[in-house]
Amino acid sequence: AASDPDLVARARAAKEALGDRVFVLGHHYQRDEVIAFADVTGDSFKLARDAAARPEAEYIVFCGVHFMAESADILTGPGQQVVLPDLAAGCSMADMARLSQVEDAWDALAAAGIADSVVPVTYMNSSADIKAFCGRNGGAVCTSSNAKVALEWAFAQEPATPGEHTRVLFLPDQHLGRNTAVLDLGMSLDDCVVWDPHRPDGGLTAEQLRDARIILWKGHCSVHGRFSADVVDELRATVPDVNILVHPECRHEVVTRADLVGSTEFIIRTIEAAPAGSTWAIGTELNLVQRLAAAHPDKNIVFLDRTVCYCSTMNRIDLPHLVWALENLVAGNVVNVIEVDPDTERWAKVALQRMLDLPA
Ligand code: CIZ
Ligand code: SF4
Repeated sequence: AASDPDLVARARAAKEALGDRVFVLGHHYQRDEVIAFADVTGDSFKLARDAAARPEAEYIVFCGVHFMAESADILTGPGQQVVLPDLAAGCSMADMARLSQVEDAWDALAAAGIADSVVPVTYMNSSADIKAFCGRNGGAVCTSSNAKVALEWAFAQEPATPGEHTRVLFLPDQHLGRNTAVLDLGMSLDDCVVWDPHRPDGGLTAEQLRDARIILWKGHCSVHGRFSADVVDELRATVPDVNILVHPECRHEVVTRADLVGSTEFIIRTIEAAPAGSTWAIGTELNLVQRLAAAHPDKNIVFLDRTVCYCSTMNRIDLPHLVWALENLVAGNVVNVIEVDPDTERWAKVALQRMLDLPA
């Protein structure tokens, strides 16, 4: 649908009035009407680095979800404020791992006698306090692009107790953790156990915890978790020469059936490099798939699901919210500021720095 021309004019005028004082970041899963006003687009990690590379911008307007705005605040300077146009734009996956739940799990690992041989690794899609927990406990952050090297690094850490094997607690996306452990590190499904924060002791015995190599937090993405093996099989049977391209947040049985798996940046690069006339079924958020289809009319691009599924929280950021945030900035009201407290920021930075120090 075309955007309201009045709102488009107001967004344009507000951005012009603010000039270099504002920098607008647009995540790949945002609506077209919002992407139209983004100074840069990217995945969560690229956007946080892009924000850090703009010290002259007083205001970073983050069109994405809450954990991404937190990461941008952590990586930007003290003179910069990060604005999230709708504070209700959260992430259901990030919400599946609360700090108190993770601390309870850590206590259970200590009770099983193995806390000092567990390295916590959290996916970027987690709250700042979970990143800080990993920083405090010798762990790191990873993204979907570097999950393999991050896990290799974690498993290479010496356990504090001689004779123990190193284990990883992977937060909060069980699918990224399992897909990386099995498909990139060659582990077996039996090496993975799932910690369910809604069951006593995570639903695991001390023996299961001790035997595991990787303890996967029971979290998932409500968007990528919907893609099914059945639809992949159906497309293979009905669409000649289809290439299946999916994000590693998809379930294991979907990823093992795909031709290619990778981050949003990988998906975009793959489609850009694909030959004209090739056919692709893509398993990631629908706004991005639709934009790729529109940008590549010479390629056949379809969505890997029978239903329409946007990320509902990403979609909360719409043109009215963006205009509201920008016009308030013009009027001198800095609304919806995302500010991580200094202690959380310090330790989250430690975990982020361990990721940045990983071999490329
Ligand atoms: O699923 C998401 O939210 C992704 C892929 C985020 C990101 O940018 O890494
Ligand atoms: Fe969270 Fe999934 Fe939405 Fe990404 S697509 S913001 S992981 S719910």
